[in-house]
Amino acid sequence: MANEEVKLYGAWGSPFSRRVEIALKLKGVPYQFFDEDMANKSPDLLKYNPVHKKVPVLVHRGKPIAESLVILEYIDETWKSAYPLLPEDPYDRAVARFWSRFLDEQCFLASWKAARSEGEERAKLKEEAHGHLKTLEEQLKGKKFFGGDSVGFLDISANFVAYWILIIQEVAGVNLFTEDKFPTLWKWAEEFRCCPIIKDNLPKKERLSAYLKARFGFQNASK
Ligand SMILES: N[C@@H](CCC(=O)N[C@@H](CS)C(=O)NCC(=O)O)C(=O)O
Repeated sequence: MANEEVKLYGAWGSPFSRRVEIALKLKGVPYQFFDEDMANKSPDLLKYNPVHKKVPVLVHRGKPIAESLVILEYIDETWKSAYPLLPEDPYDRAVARFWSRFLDEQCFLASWKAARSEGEERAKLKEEAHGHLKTLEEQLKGKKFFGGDSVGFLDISANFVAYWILIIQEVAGVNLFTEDKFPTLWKWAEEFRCCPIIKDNLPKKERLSAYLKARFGFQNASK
């Protein structure tokens, strides 16, 4: 087919953008990466994602797809044979989608807001984030990965929990995800970060810390 070209408009430090990179790499799909500057977005990004103006955007055969979870499904359906991301069974697929939304709408949001708030508000949001992490911990029990024996759609969707949250809590000075509170999730995070393609697709810790401090003004002041 003409113009099989795959382009990814992303950002090196974005967990959402890294989800897509991991999926493309697991599938063995070659792609061109455009590293967007969030403070000065390219005309192409604004053209391809006029609604949200956010990364990632995948452009395949000249057509754009936005929203990382939507992109992951597109990748899985388009490059079917190599490394399936979602389970085959319709019920299991629905369950994976349910939890991926939980991750973004509950877990990510509460953790990020807790990191960016202070005082009583932070304490409240921290409790909320802990509750969501506990729910994930329960969901994982008895499994190596959310996807079973190997990394799948839900593990990739949870990349924020496996890596970003650890750096964010350090720069923000708040304990969100700790081994003593969430031992099962902690072990999963370690396993996830060690997987061959994953470990090469996580931003360097020092660079990410410096970026988060500069962009969001984290002070590492509170508890
Ligand atoms: N729900 C979106 C979230 C994407 C997102 O928040 N991207 C951030 C980078 S981590 C972004 O592009 N931010 C640009 C901005 O806030 O102006 C997804 O899953 O793709």
